[in-house]
Amino acid sequence: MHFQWYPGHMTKAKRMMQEDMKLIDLVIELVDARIPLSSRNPDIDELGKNKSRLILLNKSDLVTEKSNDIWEKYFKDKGYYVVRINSKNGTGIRQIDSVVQEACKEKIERDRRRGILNRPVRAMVVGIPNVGKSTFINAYAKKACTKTGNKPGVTKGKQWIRLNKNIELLDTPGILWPKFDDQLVGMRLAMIGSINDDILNTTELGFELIKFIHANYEGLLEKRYAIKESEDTLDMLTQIAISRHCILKGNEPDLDKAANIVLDEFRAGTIGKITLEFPEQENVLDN
Ligand SMILES: Nc1nc2c(ncn2[C@@H]2O[C@H](COP(=O)(O)OP(=O)(O)OP(=O)(O)O)[C@@H](O)[C@H]2O)c(=O)[nH]1
Ligand SMILES: [Mg+2]
Repeated sequence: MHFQWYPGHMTKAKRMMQEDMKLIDLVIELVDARIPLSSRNPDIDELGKNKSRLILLNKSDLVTEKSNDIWEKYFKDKGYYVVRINSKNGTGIRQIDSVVQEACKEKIERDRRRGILNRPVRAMVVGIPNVGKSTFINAYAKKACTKTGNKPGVTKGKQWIRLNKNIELLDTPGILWPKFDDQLVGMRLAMIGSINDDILNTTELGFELIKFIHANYEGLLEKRYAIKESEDTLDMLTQIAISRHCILKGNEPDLDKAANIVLDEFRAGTIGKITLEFPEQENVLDN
């Protein structure tokens, strides 16, 4: 299986983000809690240098608390501020304001020394496609949501959302493209649904996912599909096809359909709370 991307988009998006960076104090970077590293573009560290940095572990509802603990520690140890959230139902969103104040305390202090009082922190949301940027902005802005409108000269026509007296958010998120040099990264992005399925071999992807879930979360497949788990992935896929009545003419199991069911159900979180990657030194399994 081979994954590719289109560099044309990337260059333009990066240039736009570079411009927007000049306007802000804080980068709010969303990552997917199921693949916190594969869902990052490392360019953001260069683009956002000299800015305060907040990482949001979004879709934290799709993984275990243990997994969130591990990744929160991982990023905190690297000097980022971290909040785990579920943008869909709002869990964790309320914590963000105080963490933003903490993350930007140097700027706030600098302003105060210069006699500038109550200048809001300006923030931009960034992340790869489908990571939840729009959902997050809606959830975060829900209470306050007064668009401040154009402020020519000051903001170069950008729209800002005034969240409260302390924070303003650029209303257009910055899109980062995931990095594809590593095929495993591409595969994880495909599994969570961040790459268009049209360009993928979903049967192979489902096959790899079943293999991973069996190896790392033994028992979940058995529970969900009433199958007998084993090292024989093709056999498990076949059993899933049969138990879900995916049968072709001639009584052949429809493996493609079964693989797609597994992918869909994994993405929806119905197979269980599954993290696809962990920092190397950590033990994945005892959740
Ligand atoms: N389970 C879960 N789903 C979420 C969460 N946040 C967002 N989603 C879902 O993820 C999908 C993508 O969300 P969007 O907000 O459109 O993502 P985006 O980053 O704006 O995507 P682009 O605009 O394509 O770059 C949607 O189906 C959301 O409902 C979350 O915290 N948990
Ligand atoms: Mg969006």
